[in-house]
Amino acid sequence: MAKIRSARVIVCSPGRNFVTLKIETEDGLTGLGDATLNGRELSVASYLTDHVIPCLIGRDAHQIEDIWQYLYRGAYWRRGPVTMSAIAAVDTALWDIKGKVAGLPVYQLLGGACREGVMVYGHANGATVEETVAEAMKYKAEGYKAIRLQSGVPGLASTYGVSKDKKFYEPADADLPTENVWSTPKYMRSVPELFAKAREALGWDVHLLHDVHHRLTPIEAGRLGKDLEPYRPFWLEDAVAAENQAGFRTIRQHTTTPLAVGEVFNTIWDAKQLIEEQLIDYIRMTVVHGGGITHLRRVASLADLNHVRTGCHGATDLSPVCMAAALHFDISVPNFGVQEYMLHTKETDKVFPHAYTFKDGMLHPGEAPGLGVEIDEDLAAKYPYRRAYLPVNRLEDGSMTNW
Ligand code: KDG
Ligand code: MG
Repeated sequence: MAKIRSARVIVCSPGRNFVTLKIETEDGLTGLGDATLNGRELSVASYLTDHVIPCLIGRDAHQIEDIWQYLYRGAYWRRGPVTMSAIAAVDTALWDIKGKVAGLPVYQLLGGACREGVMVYGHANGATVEETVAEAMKYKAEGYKAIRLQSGVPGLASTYGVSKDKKFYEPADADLPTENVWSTPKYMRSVPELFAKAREALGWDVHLLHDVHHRLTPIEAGRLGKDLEPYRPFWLEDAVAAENQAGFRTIRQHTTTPLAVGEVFNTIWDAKQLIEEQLIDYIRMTVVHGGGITHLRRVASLADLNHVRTGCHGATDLSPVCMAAALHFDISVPNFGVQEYMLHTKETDKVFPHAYTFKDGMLHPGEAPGLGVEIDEDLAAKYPYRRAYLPVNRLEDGSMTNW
């Protein structure tokens, strides 16, 4: 028995906002969970403080599954990103505590390592195709085996994935949403050129990825997938907003380009049809928005039965606590595919000292007991919360569309 004595939420902003749950047992052991939901951070903080923490005090921290069920089934109002990020934070912190009690890194509790390291993809981006390809060459020189390509689109002032500061992309860039303008025809013309030039410069021994960020219809996505086939992309991500899972049947009928989806999903139900009908190749859910390590393992098991591999979301709005948890999951899950990796700022790395390391295009979670990540609370207090929104997107005629 490891009785939970207290739990509290720490909100800080070392370059961007993070919400962290810290659970403490009566023996003085602590566990951390990431609860960050970009642009809606305080809602999760309140959900935890007002509704979840009071129910945790006095429970046995070892009963991870029972606590997960209690918070999910017991809430009556199930699912949704706020609820599931809060449950994920509790679940992650409890795995951290269990690892510390056992004196083992969490991946050992999940069945041990299935591979030597976790292949990650870096983010090459630029205002033009030439600039993006030059950035991709740098990632290749640093040893990356997989690189995502996002380039500015001629005729559009801005687009998703293209950053002013190449390494630290933070789309939540203003205290009210920035308005972007989108044109599908302009975009559809520019991506095949980007991939053609990238293959010319980088060759065929590196995986190339691309994120559409929910902007196409199924038939448009089928066309883009087909146009990219000659360049053998590793995946085309979030080609279509996926509330309508059956929509992916149309994409599948038209292209053999592998499809990835799911960074905004929060339970297995969001992905059930996509996985069971084998409409996708990679499931993008990660620990913080996917109900924690416990729920993500359930998703991965369903995926494994259906030839779907994992490809956890890993943008900078997922804190080092989530990254550490994802790496323990990645290294131990049989149907791992790839892990997204976007560098955090130096300030963030200092607030969250961690055991995971990068070498030869792979991350390793390290051997520290638990997750191998801590929070320097004094330093965190020096970076108070700042309101920040993700952008919104309009078509050229002013209609709202997906960002
Ligand atoms: O908060 C939103 C970001 O995490 C998202 O825009 C990043 O799409 C993304 C990705 O693939 O990293
Ligand atoms: Mg994405």
